[in-house]
Amino acid sequence: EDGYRLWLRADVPAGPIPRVTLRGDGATLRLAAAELSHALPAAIGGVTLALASDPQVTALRLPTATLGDEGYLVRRVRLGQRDTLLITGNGERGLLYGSFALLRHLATGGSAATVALASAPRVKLRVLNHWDNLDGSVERGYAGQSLWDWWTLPDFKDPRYTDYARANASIGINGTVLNNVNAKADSLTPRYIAKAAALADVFRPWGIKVYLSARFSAPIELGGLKTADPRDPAVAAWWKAKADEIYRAIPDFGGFLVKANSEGQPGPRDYGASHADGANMLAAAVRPHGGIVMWRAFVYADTDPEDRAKQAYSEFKPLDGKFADNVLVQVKNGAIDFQPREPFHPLFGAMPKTPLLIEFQITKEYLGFATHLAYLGPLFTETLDARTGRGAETVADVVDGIAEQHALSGMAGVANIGRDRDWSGSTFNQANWYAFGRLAWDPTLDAAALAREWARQTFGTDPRVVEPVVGMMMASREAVVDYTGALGLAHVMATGHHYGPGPWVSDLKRPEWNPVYYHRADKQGIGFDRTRSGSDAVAQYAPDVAKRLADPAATPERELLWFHHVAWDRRMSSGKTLWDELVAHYDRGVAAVGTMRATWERLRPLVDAERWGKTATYLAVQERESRWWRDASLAYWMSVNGRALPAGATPPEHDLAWYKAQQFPYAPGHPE
Ligand code: BDP
Repeated sequence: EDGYRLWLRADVPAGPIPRVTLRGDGATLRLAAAELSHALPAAIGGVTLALASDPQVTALRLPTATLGDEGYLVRRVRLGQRDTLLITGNGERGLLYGSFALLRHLATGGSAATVALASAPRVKLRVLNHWDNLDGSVERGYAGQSLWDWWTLPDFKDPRYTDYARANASIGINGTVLNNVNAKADSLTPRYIAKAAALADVFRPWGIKVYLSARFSAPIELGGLKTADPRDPAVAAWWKAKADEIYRAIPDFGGFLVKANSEGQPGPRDYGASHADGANMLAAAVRPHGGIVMWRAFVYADTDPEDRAKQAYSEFKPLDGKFADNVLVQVKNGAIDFQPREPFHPLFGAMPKTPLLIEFQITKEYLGFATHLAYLGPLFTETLDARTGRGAETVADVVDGIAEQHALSGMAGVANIGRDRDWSGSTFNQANWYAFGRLAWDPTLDAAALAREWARQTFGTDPRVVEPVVGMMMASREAVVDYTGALGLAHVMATGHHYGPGPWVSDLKRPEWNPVYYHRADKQGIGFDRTRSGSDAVAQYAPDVAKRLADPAATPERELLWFHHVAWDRRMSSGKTLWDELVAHYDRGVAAVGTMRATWERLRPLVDAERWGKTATYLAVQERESRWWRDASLAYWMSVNGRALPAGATPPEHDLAWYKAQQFPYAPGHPE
């Protein structure tokens, strides 16, 4: 039980195997039939896989019109002369997803007798972003080396590639970007295109398309051109020829993901052209082949003294309506960078003419890598459920693009997958991959329901395990927020590796790289004033939201210090001062990890030894490190505000100098 099987643990059932009838043929259909025949219990009776266009199915007049290409319907019907459980849909992928949905239904305790399922994805592009480098390292990856063995590709197709595709298909993921957004031009050379093509061949029958991150300056580096200016016809011609070359090798290549003019990456701004100019030039290159471009809005310029949280909006909002119709703008969930908590990004709700693809980080760069337990379901849904202030619209509504009738919509997750036997570095991290996929299919799903669904498939349906596990998961992300810095604090981590505390850091080259830039703590108070008296970032939200956030009393306390600089003595809703409240949050975070540990300890007899043991060890590490975060942070805040701890609070174990001296030059996942 090393976790390799992920949530797909249904065993080959004992006794007679139900008859699976496959009407039609096709690689994807055969995979669906194989999934069913090795995991279905006999109680289900006969199962038939048939497309909705099959005359026998058409005759049943089932409501298949709304299922699109990927949706499915599972029903007991009389087909021909037989009673059967029918899995149908308009396309082969729908039948594959329907098969996995049926297996999920059964593995989570659903009844075989009354099964009736129907679902179609609300989001079209459900994509993993691998930040995998060609040398096998993974930027911000904490589950070992890259899954892609670029060296032995294209010849050797590691069976893991198939297992990877199968796991993704089981949760509805239909695309994968193979290489890091901090891209090397080499990934666009013939040698690497052939390697990507080999992966695409493995993934194709599982309904998964391959995409590549494109380095914007590739025409210079590979093509010998003098410029990468998107308005230069020679540059456009180079990309067009490159796209043609890729599509010769990968006929269903998905398209490009681009990080441009961000953290040192080249881009159209280098030539005075806009992000739309750059995106549209690439979009024209892939358009004849049906490809798309995912253009990231994660930009912050080193020349701009503006609040970093405002920059993406400032640059992209004016471009609404200027992007080609095969471009999506890819926007992180929050305006800074995957912090344990961020308010939703103001671009959601500000670019109605552009499909916005939301980007979450599944890998936990700022939430304790693979060691700390933090279930991200609540982080994802907190953003998706947020109201943008445009009518009743939520971020999920913007992402699915249904109201705007966008032809494209998408959700991207920065993958937490590597060569570790358990794929994600820990059993509980698998839940984040799982929840991401399920939410990409339907962003209105509930985080607790998804936790339960995952726990049942991962640990079995015994409620004595499932309910405590769900309880741990649902409390876990808030615990991380509490012990790393609650009430809207952000970006208070140590430099480079981003693992431990570093709220004191103030000496980095660019002001907005420093934690002190974000928390602005001084003797009187703490927090970033983003109202009109400060950076006025609140004005980037729709009027109703902006109005609420401009008023500290109307701002949710969990986001208070993100939007306001307030006095340490400020009265909070609990009746405590802000300072006392902050201390209480640190203590609550540490205590919550202790509770998770105690819960897990009680589950020892009910969980297999290997998965139980690794989790138990990691929880012990997390408890120790939650104290480190708390103590280091409090030591620093006290050095700034000169205050004593509230009565009864435990003083930090070491002095501030000790915490500042901790160094982790070989922490995993860090590029330099
Ligand atoms: C930050 C990471 C950095 C990434 C960057 C990005 O620290 O490694 O390159 O995001 O999203 O979170 O491009």
